[in-house]
Amino acid sequence: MTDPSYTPPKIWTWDQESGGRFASINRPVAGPTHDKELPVGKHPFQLYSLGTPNGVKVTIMFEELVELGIAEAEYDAWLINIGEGDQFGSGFVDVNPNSKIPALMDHSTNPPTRIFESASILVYLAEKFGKFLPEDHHGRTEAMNWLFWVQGSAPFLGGGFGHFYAYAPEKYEYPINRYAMEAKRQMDVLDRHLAENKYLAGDQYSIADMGIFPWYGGMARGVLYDAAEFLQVHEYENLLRWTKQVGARPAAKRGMMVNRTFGAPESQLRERHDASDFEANTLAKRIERGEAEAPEAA
Ligand SMILES: N[C@@H](CCC(=O)N[C@@H](CS)C(=O)NCC(=O)O)C(=O)O
Repeated sequence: MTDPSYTPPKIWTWDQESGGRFASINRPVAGPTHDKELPVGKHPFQLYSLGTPNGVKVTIMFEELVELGIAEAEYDAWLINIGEGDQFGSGFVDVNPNSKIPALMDHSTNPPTRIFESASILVYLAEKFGKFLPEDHHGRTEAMNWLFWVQGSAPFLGGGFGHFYAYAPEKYEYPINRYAMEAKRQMDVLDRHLAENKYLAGDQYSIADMGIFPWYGGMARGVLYDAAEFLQVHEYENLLRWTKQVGARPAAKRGMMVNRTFGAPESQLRERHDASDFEANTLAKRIERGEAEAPEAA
């Protein structure tokens, strides 16, 4: 398949056989592929998501709000299996016309409010509850700077580096070089900033940290794309210090478990409907009770 001197044809056509990990779900058109209503649970907030870095941004925020004792921030988190095409169901597309997790409905408003794009969800929740976004204009702007930064930067890390290093059907030198360079540059941006600042927006932990931690904290912890050695992530000492600090927060630990479909069964809470689920309904507990099957060993 490798063709280093590919000449694009006059008109691009959809090659369904192009291969790679996500080939079966990628399409050149938008819109639903099938009719399917979304489930609605008992809480005002209904989250439709998956435990990928973009999903985890939002579950960390919800768990931080719940940790503060804000009962109105209780939520149901439903699993959207993007490998099976759940994001193309008609109900999901009504909540997010872009067919990507995370997507949120707030049923406490009249009419209910749909919120899509992870950063938009973080801002919505921060504004609704007056938490995790500095109140002064200067601090708020700095938090927004970093939140917009991650929305613009992470696609080069995930869709660029991660795709070509871990998911593409073959290893191609040109894109791996190009995106390894960019991934390292981005980690250096964070490392330099965190040398001078406790958190991204300064002294205060904010939605900027929640947006950046699942991606760049994941790189620092070596859990994304198995690339810690390749990209020598130990060099970014300030990024590592911040990653440990954020990762030690109880809400971050819980948020990383929600809608997770990989890793140890005790780390997976595939759906979250109540705060007690972290104890009672992990995959490990459900396997113990005979309600779920143990995942096949990788
Ligand atoms: N910019 C979006 C990106 C969301 C996104 O890329 N979600 C991925 C999973 S991490 C997805 O749902 N992919 C399914 C698909 O592309 O069909 C956000 O921040 O919410």
